[in-house]
Amino acid sequence: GESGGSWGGCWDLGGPSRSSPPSRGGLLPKKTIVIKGFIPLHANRFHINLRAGPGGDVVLHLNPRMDEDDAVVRNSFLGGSWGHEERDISCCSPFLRGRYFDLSIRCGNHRFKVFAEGQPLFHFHHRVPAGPHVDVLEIEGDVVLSYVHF
Ligand code: 9QG
Repeated sequence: GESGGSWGGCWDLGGPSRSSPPSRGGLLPKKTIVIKGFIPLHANRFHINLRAGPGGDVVLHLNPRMDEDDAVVRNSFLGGSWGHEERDISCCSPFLRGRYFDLSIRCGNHRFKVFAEGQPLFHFHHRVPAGPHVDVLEIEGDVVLSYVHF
């Protein structure tokens, strides 16, 4: 899927929770999601969720907080509860007010490997197995998307 110049959105990664053929297989290992966008000057925070079905568990919640010292918070929301937050990143946040970012999320066998501007940003070890059942990409909050590809 691809889109241009919008605020957030929700995409069907084509796994088993959806009926519309052809199946794109959901979040298969080795799959990479690319998200490019702009952080408005007044932005506070936004998030990217990878979900197991509409309204289902969030296996990865990626939450840049420009209103909290530019923290880049990662977590899961499993069975109705937030888990333990991970906040360390390799360097500085690529999600700054007034700036463009170029993010890629690669699903490995054991972890997500997340890159910004082509440089490693963080890893997020799978708390539950990732796979075809993870088939919803949600992006919500203070961000203007310019490109989403998976
Ligand atoms: O604040 O932290 C991530 O650990 C919570 C936030 C929550 C997440 C969570 O309120 O916000 O970022 O769905 C939500 O409520 C999201 C947007 C301890």
